[in-house]
Amino acid sequence: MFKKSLIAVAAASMLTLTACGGTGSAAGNAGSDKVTMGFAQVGAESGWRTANTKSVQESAKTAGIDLKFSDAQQKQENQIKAIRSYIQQKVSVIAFSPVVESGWDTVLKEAKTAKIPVILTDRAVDSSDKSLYKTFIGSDFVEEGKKAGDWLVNDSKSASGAVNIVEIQGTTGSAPANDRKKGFADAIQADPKLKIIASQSGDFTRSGGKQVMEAFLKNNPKIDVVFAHNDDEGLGAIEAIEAAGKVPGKDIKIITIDAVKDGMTALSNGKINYIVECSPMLGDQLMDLAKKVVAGESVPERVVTKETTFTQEQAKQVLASRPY
Ligand code: GYE
Repeated sequence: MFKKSLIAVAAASMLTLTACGGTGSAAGNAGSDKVTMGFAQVGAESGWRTANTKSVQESAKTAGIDLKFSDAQQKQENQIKAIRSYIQQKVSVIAFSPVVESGWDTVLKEAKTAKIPVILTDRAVDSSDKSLYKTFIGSDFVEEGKKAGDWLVNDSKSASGAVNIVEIQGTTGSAPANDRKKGFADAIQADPKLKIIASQSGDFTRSGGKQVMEAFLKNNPKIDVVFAHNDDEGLGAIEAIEAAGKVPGKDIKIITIDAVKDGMTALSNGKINYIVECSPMLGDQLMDLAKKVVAGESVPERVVTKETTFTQEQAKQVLASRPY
């Protein structure tokens, strides 16, 4: 895999849980009506993730919620450790963005037994027992993949002959990688000219996207389109395409998902052709849901984020005012 994973393994063993403004008392929440949230974040793999972390931390502060935050460095075992630690600390609510979809039932049952409600943030789990969490707030990733595919179907209308697509997937087994892949594949079925000739994970990182694209370029003489599951991977692919002496956005078209600042800048500069927005600004809604859940109020079981799409022209118009 990537060299980075060695560093991640080393760093994972030093995983720390930081308390932001909390009392840190072993008595946890007892005797206080302040809401304490344990938040187990995926990592810091992308511009999206950085913006999401900032949103969660700022919204907790504004909402007066005592936030305990941990970074799992894209490792499920670290997230499970963090969740167990939050259970031990008797936080009032646990929120987390599951790095992959499977393998959560045991730890979620432990939280349920301890009567600590869980909110899924950004990514889903595949547990069939829906009572293991209270709600799931985040995007519709299948829809995002579909929007990316619909754009390509329309853009390729006048193309003669096969349109060769390479796909740079997100983290293997993660909800956004599974769902974006599916949504895109479904949409491009509308035109038999559109063919995915290679598909591999870039782990949602810029370096991963670059490495995967380098290999794709080496092995495939004719690549017309890159579909990257996030902006960072697309930005890495741009580096590889330029290093190979080709022009991103022209010789090879690029479609990505997220619409973070760096992605939108590349879209405005013509290096990316289309971006499907995925909003990381989940903090305010998450804190609202957390307060309700802790107060025993009912909440919708699914809260879907509102999102749009951007062409190059649209990106130029909004770039200056993008908040992240
Ligand atoms: O698209 C990607 C990040 O789960 C929606 O994770 C999120 C994805 C996002 O690393 O940039």
